[in-house]
Amino acid sequence: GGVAGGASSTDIPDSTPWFPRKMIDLDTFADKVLEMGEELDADHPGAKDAVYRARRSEITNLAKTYRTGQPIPHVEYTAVEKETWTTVFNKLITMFPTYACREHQYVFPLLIQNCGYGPDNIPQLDGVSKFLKDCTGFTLRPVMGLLTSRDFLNGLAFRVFHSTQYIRHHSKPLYTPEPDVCHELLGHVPLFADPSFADFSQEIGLASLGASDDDIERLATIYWFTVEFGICRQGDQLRAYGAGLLSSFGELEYCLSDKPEIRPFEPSKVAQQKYPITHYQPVYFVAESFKDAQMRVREFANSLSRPFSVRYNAYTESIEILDSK
Ligand code: HBI
Ligand code: FE
Repeated sequence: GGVAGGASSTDIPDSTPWFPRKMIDLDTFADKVLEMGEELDADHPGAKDAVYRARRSEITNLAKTYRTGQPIPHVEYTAVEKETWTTVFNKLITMFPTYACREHQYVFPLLIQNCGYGPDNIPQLDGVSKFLKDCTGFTLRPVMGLLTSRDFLNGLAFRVFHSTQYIRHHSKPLYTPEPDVCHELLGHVPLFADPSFADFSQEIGLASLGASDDDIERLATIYWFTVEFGICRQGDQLRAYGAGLLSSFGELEYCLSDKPEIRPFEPSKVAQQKYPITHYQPVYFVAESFKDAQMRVREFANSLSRPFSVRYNAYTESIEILDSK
């Protein structure tokens, strides 16, 4: 096989699920958000707080109307919101030196210097996105709430991370049932500034383009056990690199204790692992390095059912189809 030109894009079987081919195609995700985007579940800490709900829709509306190429609108956070951030920030920074991977620890001071990270300020996505772009080419896009696994993973193929901009409810500062700006900024962002982690994340994204529903499920599970709940070996120690761990003071300590089960990161096994979403993970998978994890994911991706492969052209910000794999 060879490289299919633009006109040969018909090489993709008709049965292939739609996927974004150009950066601007990500605009179609703007209002395709799963249930919690506009309505809060009855057990959400902010469900009965009308002020919180109104504030949420104010912020999620910015994401709804955001389009490719626009600057990410700044949000003027309220005193109550800033207080929530302060509580989370101050709690987590006491734990990072002991539990966070070296990449997270290297980048965190740079975020303090360059992006307004600190106990008294919620950083703006716009400045953080520009910083990430300089580090690894990753950018942030504001999002209303949870996207489907397919849409969310597809974004990673373009080195785009969809980030919420609202903050959790002030009644439970150390708990959130969904992503919020604390989880994104303190958990995810530091890792996306690392070149090897960026490559690893994009690899999952590329594998998701046009993948079958079953394969999306497998890739979402791999995403869960790496980008969200991954731990890695560094020297003779285990450290956390998953954002769900780095943004949860309870699970961050637990995951590196002797309580959970630890297994090696083998994508074909990881992809079949069931996981709880409402309490701590009983099993974690250890990556030997982001490079090693990326190569394993690439090999796994080649075993999936998609009859073509893809690559990202960073000059044109578009996906090229390779007609054989
Ligand atoms: N959507 N906005 C957003 N943020 C996430 O972290 C996220 C998502 N949708 C699905 C998802 N994460 C994962 O659970 C995997 O399904 C990819
Ligand atoms: Fe997350």
